[in-house]
Amino acid sequence: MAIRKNVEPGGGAALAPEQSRVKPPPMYKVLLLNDDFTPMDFVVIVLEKFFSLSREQSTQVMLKVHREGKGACGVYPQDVAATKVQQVSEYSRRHQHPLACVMEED
Ligand code: TYC
Repeated sequence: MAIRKNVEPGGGAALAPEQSRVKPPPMYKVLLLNDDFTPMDFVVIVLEKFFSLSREQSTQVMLKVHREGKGACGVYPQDVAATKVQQVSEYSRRHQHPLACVMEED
């Protein structure tokens, strides 16, 4: 079989890619909100289970939320963030805790 050089259609050399005119998709922060009823241990479990944080990282985030009223668990594309919010809300409801989880544009 003949060997063919991999050239651009039209025979010209490859040009530098045109500068992209599309914005990257927005990212979303997932936040936990403090309340007076959800046990600290449960919040730590949620952070480990749904946000893949270590026990130490989860404890730090939980304490930040407890002291400051809210705290970020992670930053994700919109569909992933929305799924995390749903999963945490459903899990908390199932365990009869009022833990609130929301998302906001980063
Ligand atoms: N404030 C809760 C308590 O004292 C603990 C808590 C932390 C609750 C973080 C919610 O997102 C939260 N048991």
